[in-house]
Amino acid sequence: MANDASAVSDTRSPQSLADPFTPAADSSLWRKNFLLGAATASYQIEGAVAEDGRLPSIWDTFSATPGKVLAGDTGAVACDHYHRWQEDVDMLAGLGLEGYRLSIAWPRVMGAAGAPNRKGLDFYKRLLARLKEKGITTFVTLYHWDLPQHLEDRGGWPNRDTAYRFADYADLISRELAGSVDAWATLNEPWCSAYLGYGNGHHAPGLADGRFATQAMHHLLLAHGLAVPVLRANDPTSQKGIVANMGRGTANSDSAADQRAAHLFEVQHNAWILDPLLKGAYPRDLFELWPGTEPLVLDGDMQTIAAPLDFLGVNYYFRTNLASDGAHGFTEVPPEGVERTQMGWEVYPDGLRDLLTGFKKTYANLPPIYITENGMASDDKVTDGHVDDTQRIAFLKRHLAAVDQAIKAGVDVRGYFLWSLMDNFEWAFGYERRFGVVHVDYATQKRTIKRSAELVAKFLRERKART
Ligand code: IFM
Repeated sequence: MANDASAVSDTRSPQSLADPFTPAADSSLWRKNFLLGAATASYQIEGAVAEDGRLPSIWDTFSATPGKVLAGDTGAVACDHYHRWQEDVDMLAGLGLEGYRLSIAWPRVMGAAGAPNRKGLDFYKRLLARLKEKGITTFVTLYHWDLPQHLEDRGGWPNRDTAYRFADYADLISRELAGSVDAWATLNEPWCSAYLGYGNGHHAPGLADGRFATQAMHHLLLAHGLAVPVLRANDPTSQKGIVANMGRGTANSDSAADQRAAHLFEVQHNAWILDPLLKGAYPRDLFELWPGTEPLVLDGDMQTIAAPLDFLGVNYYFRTNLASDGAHGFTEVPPEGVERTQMGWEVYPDGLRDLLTGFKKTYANLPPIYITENGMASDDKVTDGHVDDTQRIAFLKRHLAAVDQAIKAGVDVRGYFLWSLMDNFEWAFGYERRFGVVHVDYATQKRTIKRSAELVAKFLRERKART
């Protein structure tokens, strides 16, 4: 496996090796304290789903259900990271990446009655120790969608009790891993857990009921709020935050109705999460639009959810263009003739800048931001030992330029994580969609560093060499 980007032997034409990535000379990306890393998630890369006492998760059940995941793929083996973690860390370090965002598989580390699973915990202890040895800053997400199945069997996230079980898990894991994590994120993308998992059934556990989705959302946020003080008590020196997918809604025309449609879309995707976290209240127009979908909120919940944060993780991929539906809601109007990725998502870097500058205006107490995911899927192939992912290279350069613009406009963005370190299990799309900056051949588990990763590595070497 080629794990040192500087040592990759290259037989391609000088033309294809011209550097289309390096940020502009005045870019904030050149600042040495701007953290540049890569991200993954447990179910998407680990495999070993029945090893060393790991319990089943909702994704094991969902992906084993015919028709739920493209080609019947499951995370049973994935990138076999559970066994190949040492070479994967060496690969990260060989690329010079400074940060690594990973997630812990809850069903791997905690038994159904709440007892620690030593073998599962040891895996993460060894992994984090090696990352520390390599000088890599670690962002650890507690929940990236792999809920233990036994909790789903008791009602999952629509059941309030799951929030308390999450706080117990946060307590266990932060006592065990205290001192070895630089930043904890409680949840990854609660909107997706709630709406894709319980609202439309595209993700595990595959339920489709709007009321379940809103109640799940409230309990996810409550779980976050309950966990933050626990993490603070057990591991006082690390940063604590949350990671959310943020949706950019643009209006299809200047009409007031279309402008309102775009506004409502952003309320439903962004304010739904940021208002409770940063203002301690749900946005009013959310439930005005969808009356009767309000979750049950108990006294004190909103104060719990608004626990102060050290950072906000923003995941950004694309925009949604919207028009009024002629009634009270909105409808999507996909623009024509625009560049799209393998997911069909529009490439729209301005959306990232506009979201960031918008959040700064809206929230006086906006914490420092890390872009915890950004990247794109492409149908990458290995040719003569190389992967020339030209679309991704341009994508990354343009999105990093958008981040720079936001920083110059006064937004405190402190880092950026590529999604993803390597190709992996892309949920309902299985292994077909390749988001990695490293290619994975799933038949052999061979990792091949793509051209995008080589260029990021080159930039990091140049930045390091500057005095
Ligand atoms: O792969 C996912 C990740 O798990 C969560 N954010 C979006 C990515 C791409 O769909």
